[in-house]
Amino acid sequence: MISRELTDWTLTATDGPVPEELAGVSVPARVPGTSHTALLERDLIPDPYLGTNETAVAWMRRTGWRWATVLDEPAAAPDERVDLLFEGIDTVASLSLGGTALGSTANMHRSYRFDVRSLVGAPADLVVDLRPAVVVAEAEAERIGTRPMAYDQPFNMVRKMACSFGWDWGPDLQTAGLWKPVRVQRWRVARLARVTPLATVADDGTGRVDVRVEIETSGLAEAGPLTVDVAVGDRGASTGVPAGWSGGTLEVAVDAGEVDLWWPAGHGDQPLHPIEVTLYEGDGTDRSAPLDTWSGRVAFRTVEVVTDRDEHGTSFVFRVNGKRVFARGANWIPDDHLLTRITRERLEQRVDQARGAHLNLLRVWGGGIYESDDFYDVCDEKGVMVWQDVLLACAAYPEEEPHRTELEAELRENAARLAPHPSLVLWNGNNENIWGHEDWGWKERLGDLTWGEHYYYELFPRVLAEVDPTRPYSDGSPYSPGFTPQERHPNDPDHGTHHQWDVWNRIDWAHYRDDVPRFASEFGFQGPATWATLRRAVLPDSADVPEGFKDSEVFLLHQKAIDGNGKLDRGLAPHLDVPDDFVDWHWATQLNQARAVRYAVEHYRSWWPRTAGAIVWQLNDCWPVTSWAAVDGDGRRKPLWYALRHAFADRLVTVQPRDGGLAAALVNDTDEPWTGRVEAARTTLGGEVLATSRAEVTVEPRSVTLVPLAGDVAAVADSSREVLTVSFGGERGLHRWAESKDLALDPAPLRTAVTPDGDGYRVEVTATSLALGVTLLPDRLDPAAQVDDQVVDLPAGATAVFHVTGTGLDPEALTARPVLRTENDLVRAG
Ligand code: BMA
Repeated sequence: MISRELTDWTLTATDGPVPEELAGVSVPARVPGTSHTALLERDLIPDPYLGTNETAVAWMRRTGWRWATVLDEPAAAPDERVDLLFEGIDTVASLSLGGTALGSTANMHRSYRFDVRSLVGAPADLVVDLRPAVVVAEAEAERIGTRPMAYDQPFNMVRKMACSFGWDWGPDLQTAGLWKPVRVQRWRVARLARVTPLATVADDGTGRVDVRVEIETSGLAEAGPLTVDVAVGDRGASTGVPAGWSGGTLEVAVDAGEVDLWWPAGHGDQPLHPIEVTLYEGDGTDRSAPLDTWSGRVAFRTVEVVTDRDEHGTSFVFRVNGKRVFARGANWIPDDHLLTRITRERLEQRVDQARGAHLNLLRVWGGGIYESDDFYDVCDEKGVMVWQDVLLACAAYPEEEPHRTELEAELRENAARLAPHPSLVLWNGNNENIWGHEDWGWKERLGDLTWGEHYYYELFPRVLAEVDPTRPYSDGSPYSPGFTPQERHPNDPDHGTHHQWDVWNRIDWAHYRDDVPRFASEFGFQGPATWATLRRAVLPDSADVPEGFKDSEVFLLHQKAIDGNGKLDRGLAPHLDVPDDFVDWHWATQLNQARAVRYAVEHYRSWWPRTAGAIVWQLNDCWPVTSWAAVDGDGRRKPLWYALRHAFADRLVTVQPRDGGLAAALVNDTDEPWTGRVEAARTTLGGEVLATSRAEVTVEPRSVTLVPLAGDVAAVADSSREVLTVSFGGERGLHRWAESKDLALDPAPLRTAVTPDGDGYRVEVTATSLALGVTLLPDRLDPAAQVDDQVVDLPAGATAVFHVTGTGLDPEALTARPVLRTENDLVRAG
């Protein structure tokens, strides 16, 4: 096969709103690309991520676009096929070549192939006309009946990334374009239409790769025999293909002794084996000129989700290679709303950040995309498990045609594409649609209209059982396994997966402890982006932040949640007074985000194995915005990221309420026992010891030991002036009996020393009195500066050493407001 990428195109607005200077203008445009990236690259639109530019480019949503190039291909030989392969079209398109219609498309989540052999031989215009997806979706809603959804525009009526139309963390841009490569492919006789390797490990430890191969024959030559070779590492299989064969399975077996298992990070290594599939003409005597090849990687591991009934309800536990694994996870959204800008390098950086926060799972959420092969490759290499939603989120979806056929086609294609990846551990039917149908007033509004249940309970499990039977499937997130939504509420914390959104929307984060969910697949709290990101995207150029900035048009355009700032303030108020000053408010709300989520994670982990996973909403952002993300839209880590790193550490000491009293929960998520002495001390904030207790403890591998803290050590005398510190094996947990705003915290509890050190500075910080949330924000001095830790709580007398990378930073500025911050400096002097 000869394959050539078509990268040079032109873009022209064809109808709908167009500013005068663009009307009739054809702009050179790179593919992969979209309307937005093409115009942005030529400075023809302002950067929609900056200031209020999102509004300035809103016209683009209802514009029709033409992508065009000249296809200059030699004529096809009599037995030669010439195909055009569009790997991804965003979204509603009609295509033509030299004036002849090729077909139309309406699904960005699948690829399209057109046989153009009869149309090549002379230069011809290849034209892709894109209609605005929202206009098509509105017409479709009109045609088949509008369905409930979480946002204003009918994203449920067209197979375009749901968050294209805006989300509570995302802009509403609605790109249109060729978002994946376009290729001309010339081939003879036959090609590999689809290769799906399914690696399994049997109970006796032997491994097997079933390589499913689908072949398309050209239909132009006399059908003769073919040969398919498969090589997995240095093992192989070969099969002769009789004429007329369109597909089958080749098996490669691996002896038990040679199966090296793939493990999630923290549980073992990630051995990956190259796999190559080659198609030859004839009976295999001549292997010099393959017709087609396919290559990838596979690995050996098993994965199940254990959904057993027990005394607490119904479990939801990942079991990898027979071993139960606590999922330390984060939800993943597309890393850039302008998808074609997401590079492998950027994905690698983001997955490294996930690993850096001690995560072992990412959930690819249903309002985004099936991610690129790069994403799953990186996760394979780094041992990050991937939970993949089918792309349906927060809406009732029509089951009428063509929707049903489109969904089935996209799932078949993507399930086969992702099947080689050991990181993929779960297919999940949708995000919140079963819950929404049950709870959000959809039933009444739907009447007799379809809403998607056929997909979740019938179509998806059937297609997946056929295409990839090696992965577990869950109906939706949240759901209660084994029950109908009528029997058990889909979001019942005692059964299966649970989304905790009452915190954030309605109630204080202290209420995270009200439930012990079996698996927390969404929970989270908002906080603003880092200062340097705000500075680049939303803050005015002046050094000072203008009065009322928080309520300004630009700041609110980058805060998409309903009453987002109100929820931030109400979420802060029980813990700290809400600052008027924007600089303090920014720090306080970032800190509160970190506190809230850390509180939840420590609670969930303390309940292992009853709670078997915590997937925080959300790891990343797709542009600069106030959101639930731990890493902001410019890739900078927010205080939440550091809080996750503390809360998800392999070994954790946390003080939790149990049986009416307090207990130290010692969480050991490693394969080694954790032995030592638990030392608890009740002290004044200044460090005077009031009571102590000790106990010798061994925490078994992958388990939690609860050490009751009783008697004097837990008997607080003055809740505003005392703190409980628990140390074990080098880790520390703090408990206070009062909210920060009611603690008599010293407003200036730190002694600091800065010394130059390697590529930056060593900042040593010693607490003279209890210092909470000690954080350096070096991006205040230099947008490139970074620090290795944040949100550190220090009892009186304790020292922390921070490493700041960066050059030319003023040492004095490094240890002063607004760079060095604490929770103390948000509390009025006690
Ligand atoms: C859940 C998610 C997203 C949303 C998040 C925050 O519903 O599934 O739809 O962004 O909450 O509101």
